[in-house]
Amino acid sequence: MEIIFSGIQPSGSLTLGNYLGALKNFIPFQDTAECYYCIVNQHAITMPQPSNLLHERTRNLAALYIAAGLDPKKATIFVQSEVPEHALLGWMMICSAYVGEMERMTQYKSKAQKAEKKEGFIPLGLLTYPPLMAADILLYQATLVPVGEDQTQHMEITRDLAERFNRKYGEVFTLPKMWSPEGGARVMSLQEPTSKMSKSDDNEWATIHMLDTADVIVKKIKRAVTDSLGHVHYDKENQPGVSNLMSIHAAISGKTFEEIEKMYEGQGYGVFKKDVADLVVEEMTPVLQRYEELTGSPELDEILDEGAAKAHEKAKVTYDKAIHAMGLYRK
Ligand code: AQP
Repeated sequence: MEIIFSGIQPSGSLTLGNYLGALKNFIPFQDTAECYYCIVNQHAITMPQPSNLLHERTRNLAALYIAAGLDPKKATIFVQSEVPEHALLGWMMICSAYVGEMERMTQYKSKAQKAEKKEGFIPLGLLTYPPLMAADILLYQATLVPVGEDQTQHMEITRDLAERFNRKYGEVFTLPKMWSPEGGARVMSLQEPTSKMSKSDDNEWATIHMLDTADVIVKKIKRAVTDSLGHVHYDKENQPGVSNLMSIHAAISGKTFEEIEKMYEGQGYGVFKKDVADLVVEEMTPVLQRYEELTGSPELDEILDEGAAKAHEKAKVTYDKAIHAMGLYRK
């Protein structure tokens, strides 16, 4: 049986990118695999977070996991900081990693640049993000990790770190494979369609949030940057805006790009954008309804308490093996 691990940071309000690239794809695995879905709040603090917001977003993200269709009876849902083995193995992974390979990570380079501009400094946690991510995955001996395409480099480094550890200290970790969806692997900004849609983007028009109202979603898609060519055609280089909207359409409708091109032949962008907006609204409305029922409920805490206990049980087994292999124990 496959073992699945994945997580999302409570670093802002979840985007359509997080949903199509990750969360939506978590759901089917819970029927066939052993699944661990984590709210990675220790990753979120690699960038400064207001503490009240971080606390609130952690709970909200858990509610969103469940509202989107994760079933706590089938999957283990938990908060990263409530399972101490993540930080403990994370440190061991940091000590197995090299500064040079961390500095080569494109996410580090782009986030470091943003942090320096915004905060005037680069948090060290940004550099050590990948070894912590490796620890998250390796603790559960995950075989498959459903993530968006932007995580490719981090998945490669996870495998490298696991291999390096196994070679040096003996076979402890399973080497995980990455799994990405075809259509929603990378949802781009609506205003700058050559950059990834991100929850920390300051431009509100660039990002569709999962909790946006129908009205707002329609307005944002109407304003999405396209081009002057006027035909719905998939060409990421020359029509990045239209291609992005086509990817969103395809990820929700299940249609191929050729089918979408045919549907809008000779129609310009108005009808196409309206249909994309309708699809997104239709997909998000039931999620939003379930989310509102769940957020203040005590049921959420019970689910997360149980999830943390189950995750801890599994994580401890791997952690014990790892410290014994490394000699990091006394008795
Ligand atoms: N635009 C995207 N398209 C497809 N997948 C995406 N993911 C994120 N953005 C897109 C996927 O969502 C999962 C969780 O991401 P994360 O929260 O751990 O961090 P991130 O990739 O850094 O996401 P953001 O939205 O860009 O967050 P901030 O702004 O805080 O850095 C991952 O599987 C990711 O691939």
